[in-house]
Amino acid sequence: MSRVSWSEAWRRVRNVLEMSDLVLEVIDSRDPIETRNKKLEKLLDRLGKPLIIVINKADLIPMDILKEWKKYLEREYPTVFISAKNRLGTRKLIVSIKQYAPRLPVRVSVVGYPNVGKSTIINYLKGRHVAETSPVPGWTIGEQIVKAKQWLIVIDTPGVIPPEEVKDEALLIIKGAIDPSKLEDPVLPAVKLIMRIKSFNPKAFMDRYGVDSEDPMELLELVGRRRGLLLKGGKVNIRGAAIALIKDWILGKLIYYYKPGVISNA
Ligand SMILES: Nc1nc2c(ncn2[C@@H]2O[C@H](COP(=O)(O)OP(=O)(O)OP(=O)(O)O)[C@@H](O)[C@H]2O)c(=O)[nH]1
Ligand SMILES: [Mg+2]
Repeated sequence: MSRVSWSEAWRRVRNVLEMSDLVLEVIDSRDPIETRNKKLEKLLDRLGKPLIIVINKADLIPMDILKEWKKYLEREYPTVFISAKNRLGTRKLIVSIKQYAPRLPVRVSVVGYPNVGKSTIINYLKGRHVAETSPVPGWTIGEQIVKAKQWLIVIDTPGVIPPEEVKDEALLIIKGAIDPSKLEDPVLPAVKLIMRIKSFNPKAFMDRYGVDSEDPMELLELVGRRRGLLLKGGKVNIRGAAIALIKDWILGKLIYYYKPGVISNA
């Protein structure tokens, strides 16, 4: 679904990083490992730019798990967890920006995969709606520079797109690279996503839909029926069910989490 090539997108991210004094890397609390971008972190280290990791969507997972992630990630970078949507922990974010800013006024860029909440964070920092947000991954297209406070300039960026090596459709969805309504075949990606969600949270589907099955295709069928997604003749619209399920992940309505150390990332 990318509108620009990976190398072009990466070049643009690099340009933004170069003109920043401090960088916020936003990740999704539900899957910190897969929404973290080590390539980006390595580049920042090389450029000598300070980085704060912002675990966003903290409203979706338990506090004790958030605290474990903070402790774990802080071995490498200062880390805060926030819910930009519910405005929780956001004051801590401002304190951290001031603490790690090499100078004031400071230029802070907000980077990360699509849909992690970068634009929502910018809006919070500004105190009003200046950056468009959307549950459609890849919403922000160009960079946007916003004077959030007298001492704070923030740069909103389009999400970084995953490298071509990432082929697993479940991981592509989690990294915000897939807009399900544009997929020719959303069923296989939905099946892969179901398997990943189930592996971490066996209750996710019962909690969300009130139905469950060990067989992902059967689960899609049950979800479709539950949602009234039927074709003429009463058969379930499996494609529609697959899109709905992927959208629910994107909207934060399907939830899983895991503790640090459970999976690794090269
Ligand atoms: N539950 C929850 N949802 C959030 C939070 N912050 C943002 N969202 C939602 O996540 C979706 C994406 O938010 P955006 O701010 O548009 O994300 P983005 O990173 O700018 O996305 P792109 O512009 O596509 O790269 C929206 O539906 C937001 O409402 C949060 O703290 N909690
Ligand atoms: Mg955005």
